[in-house]
Amino acid sequence: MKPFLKEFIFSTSTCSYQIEGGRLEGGRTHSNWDKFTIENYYIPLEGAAEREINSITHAADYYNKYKLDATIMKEMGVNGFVYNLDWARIFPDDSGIINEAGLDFYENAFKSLIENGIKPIPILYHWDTPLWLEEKGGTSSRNFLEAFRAFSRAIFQRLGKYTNLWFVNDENSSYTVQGYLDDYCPPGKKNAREFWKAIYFLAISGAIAKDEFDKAIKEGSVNPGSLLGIDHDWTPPVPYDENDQDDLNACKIFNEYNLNLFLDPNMLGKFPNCFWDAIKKYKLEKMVLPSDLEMLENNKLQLIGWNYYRPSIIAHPKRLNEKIEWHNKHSIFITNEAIIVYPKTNRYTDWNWLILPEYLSIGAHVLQDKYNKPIMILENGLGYFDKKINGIVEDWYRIDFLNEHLREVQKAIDEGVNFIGYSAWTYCDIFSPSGGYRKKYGFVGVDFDDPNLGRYPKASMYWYKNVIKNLSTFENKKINYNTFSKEAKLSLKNKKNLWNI
Ligand code: BGP
Repeated sequence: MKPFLKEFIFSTSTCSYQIEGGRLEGGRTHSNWDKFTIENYYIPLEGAAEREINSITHAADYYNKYKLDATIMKEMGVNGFVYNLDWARIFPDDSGIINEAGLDFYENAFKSLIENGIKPIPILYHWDTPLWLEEKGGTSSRNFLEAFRAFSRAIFQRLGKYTNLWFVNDENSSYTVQGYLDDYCPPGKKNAREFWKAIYFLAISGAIAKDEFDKAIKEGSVNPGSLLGIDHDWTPPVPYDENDQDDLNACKIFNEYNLNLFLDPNMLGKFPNCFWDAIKKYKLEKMVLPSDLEMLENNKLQLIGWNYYRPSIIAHPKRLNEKIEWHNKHSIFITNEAIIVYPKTNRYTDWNWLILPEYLSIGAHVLQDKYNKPIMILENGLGYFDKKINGIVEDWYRIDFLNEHLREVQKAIDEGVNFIGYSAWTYCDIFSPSGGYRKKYGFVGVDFDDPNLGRYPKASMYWYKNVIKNLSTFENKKINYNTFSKEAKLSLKNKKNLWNI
């Protein structure tokens, strides 16, 4: 395989409510995630791969450590940082008055990144609705549109000159399924009608952001040639039995809901059939305005951010009546015509996430053939119970996982897929919606027991640094994990002050 091109973006991604902290600082007010974590606080037994719902008041304190973090990212050699902006920090109430201190924070954070040779790659919205807006209906209300227009405009006007790569939102799919069907995340509803309304208003808000984006380019706030994309977590369907027509049909149905429903509106400018079927079923015709559909048609987005952790093994519901010993129970999905199953024969993480790297390159061809737009992996990572040994986490399992997936990116590029970048989840250990602070994803460790929230390098940080420097993965050569552990130990010893420990 050919090495990556020099201009390929090697980045890390994260998200404000999971890393930033400072939730009571700088004039911000509560969001739905503050409320959710306070009301559902739960710490499982030590070592249990279960859901930990912990405080995000401080998280990893990026709010106060963004300068240090920018220097650590520089040491990693990354040239991008995908970061979602905290809406409630910028619009703390319903007055429409901007909290300038909120914009100041992001402007300073972006400047720090740029000073360290790192391109800020902002995501406008990542599930964290300001509480004042949630109380006005949030994403399942038309109120969301006007508020989102004001939010987009404020961001583009103040921060547009610091980058040329933007995304509107993160995973409308996970957010709506987990927030409106599954009661797993905020706003904690189990209401199919609200679910379809949220899908609709999120899609229209993507078009509104593009409308504001184009205006900001015209008025000179956003750099000319900048691109605005959407970030989706399509999990390519793998048929449980590739010779069974029912399972194959279930995969098609899965794609109608998990791919077409969340990308067609903002990439093709129109909703797929399953959306209109639902509008009829839930009598939501009055919600749809011709002016909305015109906005959607005229404001398509320009690139796809793809969060690839895993594909989904899909079966026809008939499998539930068969005597099959599954690794884990099947997952809920939007329609009961397809089920996500967990065969024992596959590899899984401690939190039962399927590991199947090859579907990254297989899926990339599907996205390119269907939408023909540039693609950037915006999230890919391994949540794990990292353990510190002699002060260092030797996370060879994370190196292997990421290397297997980066290899698929390289393979897809060799086969002609227009990948412009890869952003690993995540820079440092942060709050995880499904694992709290016990489910670690970071290249850089954070001591959450240390009030100072000190950072320390893991072996994988030096692996990623090596990959970026050489623009290649370890496709043919055996990875020498010790090299990276030694580098991490040395770095920790030499940079005690830098690492704030
Ligand atoms: C994605 C979210 C991220 C991140 C990631 C890992 O769906 O966009 O915010 O949380 O999943 O998920 P988790 O931390 O629950 O393992």
